[in-house]
Amino acid sequence: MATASKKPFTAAQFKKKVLQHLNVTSSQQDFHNNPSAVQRAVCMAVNEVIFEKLSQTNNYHKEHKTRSVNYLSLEYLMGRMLSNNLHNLDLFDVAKKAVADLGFEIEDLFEQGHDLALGNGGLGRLAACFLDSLATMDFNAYGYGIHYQHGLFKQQFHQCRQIETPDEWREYGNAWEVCRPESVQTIGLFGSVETRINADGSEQKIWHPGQTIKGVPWDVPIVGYNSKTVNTLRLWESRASSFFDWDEFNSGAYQDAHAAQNAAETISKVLYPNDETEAGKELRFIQQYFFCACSIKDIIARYQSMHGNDWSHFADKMVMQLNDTHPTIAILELMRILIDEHNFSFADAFALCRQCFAYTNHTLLPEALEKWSVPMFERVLPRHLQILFAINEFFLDREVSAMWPGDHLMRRRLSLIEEGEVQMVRMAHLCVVSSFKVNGVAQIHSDLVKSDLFPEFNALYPQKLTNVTNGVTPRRWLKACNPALSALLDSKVKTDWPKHLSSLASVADFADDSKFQQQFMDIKHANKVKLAEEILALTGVDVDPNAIFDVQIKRLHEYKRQHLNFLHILALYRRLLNNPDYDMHPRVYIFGAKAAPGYYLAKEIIFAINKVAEKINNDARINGKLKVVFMPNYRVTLAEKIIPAADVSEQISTAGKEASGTGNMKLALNGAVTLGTLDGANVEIAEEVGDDNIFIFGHTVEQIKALNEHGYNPHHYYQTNAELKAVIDWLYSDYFTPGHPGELSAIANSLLDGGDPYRVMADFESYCQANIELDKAYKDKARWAKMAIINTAKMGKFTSDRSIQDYVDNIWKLEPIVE
Ligand code: 26Q
Repeated sequence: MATASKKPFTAAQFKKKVLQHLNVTSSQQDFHNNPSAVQRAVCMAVNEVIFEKLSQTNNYHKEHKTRSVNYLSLEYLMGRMLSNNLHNLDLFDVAKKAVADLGFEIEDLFEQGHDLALGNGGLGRLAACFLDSLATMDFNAYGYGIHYQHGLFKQQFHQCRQIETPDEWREYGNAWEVCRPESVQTIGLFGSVETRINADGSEQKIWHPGQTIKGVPWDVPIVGYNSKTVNTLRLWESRASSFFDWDEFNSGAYQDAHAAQNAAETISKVLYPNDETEAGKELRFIQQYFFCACSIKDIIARYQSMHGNDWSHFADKMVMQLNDTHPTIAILELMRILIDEHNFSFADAFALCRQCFAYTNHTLLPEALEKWSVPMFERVLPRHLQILFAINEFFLDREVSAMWPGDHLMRRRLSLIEEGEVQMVRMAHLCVVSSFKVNGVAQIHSDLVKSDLFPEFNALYPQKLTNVTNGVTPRRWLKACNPALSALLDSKVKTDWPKHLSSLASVADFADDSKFQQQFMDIKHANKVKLAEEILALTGVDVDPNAIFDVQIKRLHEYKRQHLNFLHILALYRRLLNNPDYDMHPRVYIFGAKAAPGYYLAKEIIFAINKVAEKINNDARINGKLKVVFMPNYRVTLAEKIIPAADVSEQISTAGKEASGTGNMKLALNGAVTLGTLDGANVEIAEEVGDDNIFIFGHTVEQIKALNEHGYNPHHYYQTNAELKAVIDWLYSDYFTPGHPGELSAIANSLLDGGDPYRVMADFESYCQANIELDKAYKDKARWAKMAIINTAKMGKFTSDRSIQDYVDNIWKLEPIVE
């Protein structure tokens, strides 16, 4: 087994390796003006270590027949890999020195790397943090997903509006993946089901797919931090099952043969942006089945390589975690294989599945719960639909009837099939019924899953619903992205804090120490200077690092309420125009967000923020007290630059709507103070840092419910709050869009005529008040420094290592590598 501690190379040896690989990526002579070639050579040198450790990890688990978790996720937001792999292998200093000898700064080489942006946002990044923790903690874990040709779109602004262009992350190849042709899988789609009667009178179903697709695995090694492990993220690429249909080709239908190939390759072509307008699309359903079927076959192959055709240990050796309902179809695929190919009875197959699947819920928003039409389901996967109906019958007739005899309303409410003009399959119900554990992602969210989303399931299966609060990896989100703060923490904390984050708690002892405060805030300032340079380069806006850097970075969605932040910015602007001496510390508002391409109002919010930013940033009357920047193309790499420089973390979702949030944890870890509602993990962050070190505002979940019960009326706030009325009226004018009155009115319309679905108007006043308190706190330098330090010190709970330990203890029951 590999060891965790010994450095595999000296700087001189590493440099020699890089020079050797430069013969491949460029030439040993011509690399001086070719940072991209040097970067690739460095990756190849690092890969020598990584692949050696990968094979040692695999050998260990084969020999010990270790139980493993299989994380099934349609999304992995990995970001760049080089810096993290170097840190995790303890090769950072070695590589830095080696490339310095070659005339390069290691940080400049990092800039050559592409983000692996195979995800939308929180759910995809959570999967990436979990893989990092699983490898760090020496657990046997596989990630399974899709090898999208194009990840999440790139965002540009043209005349303040979002333009999407394709993400080309592998245009010239990617150093961190390797194709595994020996593990190719073939899966079926469409077709029909034949019923045969066996000699003993029993029925046998045979699915005859109308089409077969090849799944080609690309493996991305996942390197643990200071650990023995390198695990595998296996991503499936779709191909036509044979290059040409030779019959068609010979008959002259060359183009048809090509069409079939194109159709097959379309499956893994592009990541769907989360977008309600895309809901119900057949291609997304096929993507889900494609990767689940390939993965389940791969999992079975791994199992059979250890246990042959003896299925009795399967549930001991394999657990599958479903990252939201997106991979639910894996349950039906395992059922199909057990029943149709391995002669399991329905009851035995279902009992086995119920021992190996667990499901994570990431949303309470009813419109975000996946449903697929029964006719479409039947066309694409006719055999799987039969199995689904069999599960539904078992569930309703045995379990629902036993608990609520004769209650037809309850049957209708809980059925896996929603009745209506078109029948729909409720994927979340299938998950809850078929899994042995269901978890929410923060305590308040899990409580609401039990009380509001699935109360009947909670009554039926009392031990099934549980909580695992999310976490983030401190390796990427502190050690690698904030080297100066990491060095300061190293000087105060002697334990390996990136692996034992709770040990940072001792730093709170220095929260009142004025020397430490100065060191801490000097680092924050230096990070702000660097970010100001980046802002200037990306947006052309000059910002003052002495201002408060107030950050809202997350996907654009109404429930996240970027428009609440926006209305408050308008209010501040108006106060400054009315009174240029208005007392406020200068503030820079920094936004980063992509809107789903079909989400009209989200795009209007981006447009409005950009328009207002243009006006405010060029208004000499306000003495530079207010600046607004919308950074284009928000992604993991940009987050790594913004987060270390943030003073304020905006976490202002409507209470009850944000399942957890994870940006809140990353920002607090880097010493930003949260301005937030009692929603998602904000609640637990407040518990950890204490009321004095966070700004909480707005209606609670209960108060929001009460508002609704009394009949919510947004016009009431418009009529009674003069400032709110004034800023909303501004949006109907042409103040920010000269000659085009009302160009920003979409936001106003949704808040007034649209009923303000996310209760922005109700929280406006309390948000303004919290901002005044925050401004006051910032003016007291010592007080703010203390708050920032305590935030960093008290984030121990939010390491993804703790989340993984919770999953391991309560759900997965894994053992780490010993020896
Ligand atoms: C659905 C249908 C069609 C196309 C796309 C989708 C789709 C894709 C992605 C639906 C949802 C997602 C992603 C959801 C997500 O990121 N949820 C977030 O998960 C985080 C990790 O648990 C939480 O912290 C956030 O609160 C939650 O919003």
